[in-house]
Amino acid sequence: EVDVPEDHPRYQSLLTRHRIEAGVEKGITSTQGLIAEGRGEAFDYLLGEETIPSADRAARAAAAHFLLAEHPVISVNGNVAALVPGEVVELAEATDADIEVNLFGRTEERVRAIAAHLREYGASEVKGLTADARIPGLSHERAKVDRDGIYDADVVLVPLEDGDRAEALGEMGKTEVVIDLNPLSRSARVATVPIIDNILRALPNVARHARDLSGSPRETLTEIVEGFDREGALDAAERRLREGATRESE
Ligand code: PTJ
Repeated sequence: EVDVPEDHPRYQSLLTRHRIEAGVEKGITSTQGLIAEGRGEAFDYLLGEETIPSADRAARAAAAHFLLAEHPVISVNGNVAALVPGEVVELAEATDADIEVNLFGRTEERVRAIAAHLREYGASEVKGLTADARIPGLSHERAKVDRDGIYDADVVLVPLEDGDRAEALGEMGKTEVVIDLNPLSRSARVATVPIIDNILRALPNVARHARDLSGSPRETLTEIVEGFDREGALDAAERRLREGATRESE
């Protein structure tokens, strides 16, 4: 898809940037998304660009939540669609979840473009176009959701989410799984399960855990969910970032 030499030390990050750029060109990613990508890269650099053990435990807890859920929904924005469209479809299939486009900077055009993009990657149904319900407490455009999608969901995966919306969804009583590289971000702080990891690694990892856990008795899944330590996961990620900063300055 792009001419980046695989032995380049920053291969993964260059590939990611290219996907985001292509997303902007295709009309699925916002220009704000470029800024979000830069911020994410800085955190990933300090994390060591790897899934830390606490993030893997979070991914497993997220998978258990999805398998226990009555109506799980994966929320997709312009960055998620550009970076991991195939993985979104895979996770939806592994957990019988809905996919809904939900944008911070909503335009009907971009919602449609993202839905079409996801269908190219095999999604059978993509929600977010009906927009016949509202998340209470948010301004008009940002509050729009589908009544039979996010509005009705008991468990939502909101990757790279803005803090206000993460908070408002939490107030609706939903179980929120957040994927965000910044453990200090408000969305990570309010999440039931914060996965502090790059979405490129986190999403396939949640899907892998879901496949691994599928068929497990509900008691096993409940034990995983209840045994997850969200404060511990946030602290571990923050420690890792601080160590990364120290490492780099030595
Ligand atoms: O497509 P839209 O209109 O819905 O807009 C999407 C963005 C992401 C632009 C919008 O939600 C936004 O502005 O988000 P923020 O406030 O920039 O927050 C994005 C968060 O995602 C930041 O905390 C970043 O560190 C984090 N992030 C960026 N890239 C990644 C990431 N986390 C995980 N994996 C990444 N690849």
